Amino acid sequence: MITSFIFDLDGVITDTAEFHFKAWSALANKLDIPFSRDDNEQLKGVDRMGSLQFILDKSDQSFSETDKQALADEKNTLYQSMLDTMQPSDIFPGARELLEQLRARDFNIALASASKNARRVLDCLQITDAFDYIVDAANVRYGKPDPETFLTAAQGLKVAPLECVGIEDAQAGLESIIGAGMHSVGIGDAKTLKRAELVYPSIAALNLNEVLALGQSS
Ligand code: G16
Ligand code: MG
Repeated sequence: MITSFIFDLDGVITDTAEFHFKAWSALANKLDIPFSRDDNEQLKGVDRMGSLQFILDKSDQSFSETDKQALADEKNTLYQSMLDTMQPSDIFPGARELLEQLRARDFNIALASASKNARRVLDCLQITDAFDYIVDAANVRYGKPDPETFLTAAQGLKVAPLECVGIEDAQAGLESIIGAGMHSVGIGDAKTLKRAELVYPSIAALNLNEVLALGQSS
């Protein structure tokens, strides 16, 4: 039986990918490294230092650990200045309603994000209180696709993984859900997220009865 829902943040509840793209583009541009929208797609769900390394690997320049930290900080400062323009209305259509519906029906609700800025984003959207437990990059040693992010969320809710549905837009996150032994729902392109048990084009399209039926055989 499904008792708990564990949500990814970026790409499921709101779209911060455009801000990440602009901030990484500005940095890559300064370093004369090409960075495309396709590259940005591959960074979804990947943590900050992993994302930076992906970009630096496209260059033949060498960077010390101190250089890398300074570059990551520079990107984050720019990204945070964009986050501060976010409003409660920047939540994806249907996300607030789904959280309210789950709360009304007494499901446990957690967040499982790879972002160190997760709490800041939730505060901007004014939905921090919708979550019983929040896992962000500060709580985990091994980021997505390792199962630790989603497993930590289930532990925080004090439930078994099989009682949980994980909801993700990124392949790395989906691997984390599957590795954790949870039911999986993808948000986005069914071809990219083909390992998910169910895929919907957006959070607004999620069919709760269909998702709950995943738990009937377990
Ligand atoms: C998000 C994004 C990634 C981003 C990562 C780290 O993960 O999808 O693109 O690189 O967080 O973000 P920050 O630099 O804010 O720590 P998720 O898991 O919420 O989709
Ligand atoms: Mg995501």
